[in-house]
Amino acid sequence: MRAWLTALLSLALIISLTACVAKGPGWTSAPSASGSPVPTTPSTPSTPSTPSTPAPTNASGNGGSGDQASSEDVLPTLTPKAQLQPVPAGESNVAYAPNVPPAATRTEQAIVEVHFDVVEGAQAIDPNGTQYTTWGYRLHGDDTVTTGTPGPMIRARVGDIVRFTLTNNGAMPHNVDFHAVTGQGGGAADTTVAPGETATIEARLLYPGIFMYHCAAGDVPQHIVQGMYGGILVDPQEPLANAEHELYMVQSEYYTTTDANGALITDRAAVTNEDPTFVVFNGAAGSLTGDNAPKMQVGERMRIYFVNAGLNLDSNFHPIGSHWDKVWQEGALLNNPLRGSQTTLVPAGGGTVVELIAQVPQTIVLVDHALARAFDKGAIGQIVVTGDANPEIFEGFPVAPSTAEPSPGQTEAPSETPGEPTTPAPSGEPTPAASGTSFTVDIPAGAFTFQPDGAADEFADAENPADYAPNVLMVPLGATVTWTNNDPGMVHTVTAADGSFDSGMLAAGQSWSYTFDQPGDFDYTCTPHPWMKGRVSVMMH
Ligand SMILES: [Cu+2]
Repeated sequence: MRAWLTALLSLALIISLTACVAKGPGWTSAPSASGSPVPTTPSTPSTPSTPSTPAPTNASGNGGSGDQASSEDVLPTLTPKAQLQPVPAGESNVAYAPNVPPAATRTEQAIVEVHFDVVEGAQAIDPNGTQYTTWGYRLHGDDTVTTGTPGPMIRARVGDIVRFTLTNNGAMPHNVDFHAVTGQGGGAADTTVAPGETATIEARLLYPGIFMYHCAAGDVPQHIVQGMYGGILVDPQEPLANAEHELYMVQSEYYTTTDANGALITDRAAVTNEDPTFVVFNGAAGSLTGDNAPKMQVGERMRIYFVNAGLNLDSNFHPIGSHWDKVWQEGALLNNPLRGSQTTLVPAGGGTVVELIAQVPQTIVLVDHALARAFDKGAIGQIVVTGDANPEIFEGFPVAPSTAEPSPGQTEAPSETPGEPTTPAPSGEPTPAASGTSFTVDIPAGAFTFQPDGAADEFADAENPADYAPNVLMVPLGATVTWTNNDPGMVHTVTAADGSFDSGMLAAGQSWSYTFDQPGDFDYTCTPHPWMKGRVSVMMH
């Protein structure tokens, strides 16, 4: 019934893990427990020194395996570094957004090796393919990735050592500050690498949770708004219960202006003034809508590991049409989750872990509920839920017709119904077929008839003569609209005023479809007959 959705079900979006740990060169023996520094080198890391074998300690500094950590102490008892082994074969610790590496099945602490490259390159940051140069991180040597925003998600367990290596393929110095790391600058000082250099740190993961990482080199605000951020998940000793789906989301901001050639460049003053042009999930408007929307079935649970990279804005993270069944506030997994939240606040430089349950078929819309960021700047995602309806939880009914007489010249306002969206019925026109998220617009006989610009009935459905009918179509986000040219012998187009879509020439009898992945009002016209005008209003729900 929702053709455009079912066509997408073949996409494995959520847990299709494609990456495995990138092993750094030259690491064949366990490094010193005393943590001898690993110097920055232009090629490969130095050979670690001979291991020693101290007794286990806990992270509070209480030495000795016999010591009992106090009840106030939430830190894990640490297995000495020299006794740690690499993660077992088959364990994956990294994945590209929106994927999440599977949870480790081991109970022992281990050494998790991760190797990133810095990569600078142009990427599309909206569905129109608008190009913007970002700086970011990719898995070492993955030449198929030319940009790295957001950086890959890292997954390890509390008590693990992350042995992290950074190679700089960029054009200026970069580094990584891990919010999960206890040590100078979260590792930033010791991972700072000039172009061509490689550096390694080893850091113990002391607290479970979802943590941001980011570049802290040079003009730090610019390195972050340019795209240098990602998330590291540290699982607790007692793993969270299984969820059918896990999703990695990063919210962030782009601050742009255009240069003399029309290309997007960074507006550094706007960064200072905290006035972003784009607010996006996973590096681009549209990264989690339409064809890219995650799918789930009624009865399933989804857990979202969410990082708010900022730079400047707090996020007001809300699932339209659902609830956060669980929220681990600030992503702090040592704590019990809050239950039944509507909107959770995620500070810049912070994270959250949330879960929702698919109760009824619908498209859940994920937003920053400071909604100008969603409607105007791109902070929208979708989760498409399919399965059986449940009237015990939700049921919609047809809208009763208005009893009021419309005043002369009044535009018939499209109405929003609970449940299934409807197409507003134009007076004097047959009601176009609408099913689910599919809508139709007729280009009737005589649509080409000239009308002066600015006619009072231009966007009225009683427009005479009619050009596009219905003239104003209100649809939910993700809807597919099909225009059919029924004007005998005439060629028409459906051409967006903002250039976002264009049918090309439609001969009589031809149809053309477009799926609306962004909310807003989309005015369109016919190129050969520019007095023909229509509008699609795309709502979030
Ligand atoms: Cu940087």
